[in-house]
Amino acid sequence: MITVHHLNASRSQRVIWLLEELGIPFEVKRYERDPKTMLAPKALRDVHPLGKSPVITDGEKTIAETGTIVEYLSNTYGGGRLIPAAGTAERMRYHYWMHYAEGSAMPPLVMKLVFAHIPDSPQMPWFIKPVARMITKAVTQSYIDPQIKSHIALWDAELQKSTFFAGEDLTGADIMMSFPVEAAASRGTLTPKLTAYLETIHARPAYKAALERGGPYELLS
Ligand SMILES: N[C@@H](CCC(=O)N[C@@H](CS)C(=O)NCC(=O)O)C(=O)O
Repeated sequence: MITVHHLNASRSQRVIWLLEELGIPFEVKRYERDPKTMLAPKALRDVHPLGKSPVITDGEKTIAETGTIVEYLSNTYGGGRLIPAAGTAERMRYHYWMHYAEGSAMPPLVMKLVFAHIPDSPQMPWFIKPVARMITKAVTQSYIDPQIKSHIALWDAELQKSTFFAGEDLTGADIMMSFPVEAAASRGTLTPKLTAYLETIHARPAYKAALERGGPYELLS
């Protein structure tokens, strides 16, 4: 039996969605973020040394990192589903977006979240807070926001070509890209094309089933 070690409101929602799309039986073990720090509980470090979510266990195997998990589950149990045929242009797009999602899209989105909360840090002396606010605002406006804007433009351009990130069919690349697109939506505004894309994936029965299994999915902003 596959176990998804699921942290609330986190990237592991993607893994539950993938399993629902593939129709693979699995169980969910829940972990709750610390309400103050929003970090994962120590119990997740007992599963994997980094204590991050998602991580899955499948028999003796423990597998972390969303992209690895998506590739492992699709390759092992997917029977070719959610992976474009080898040698096609769609297959190259699939690989690109699969790796790009965590490697390039998420860093500026995480930076935006972290910088937004620096001035509110309880450890920060009150007299430093206005300076911290000025610095974080300047970095966000001059560096982070323009980065995010160019990523969003790239996603939009790709979805002008086809319904999904790697062609006309949903693939593992969409499972991966769903999180940056959701995160960008929660930290700013999307283009009409990207909003429609989110609506398309939200309407999928497997996505709805995954929300029921995973529980509330409010991304941090
Ligand atoms: N690149 C990793 C990122 C994992 C990650 O940072 N997960 C977040 C949840 S969205 C987490 O566990 N945060 C809680 C913590 O850092 O304590 C992946 O895709 O698996």
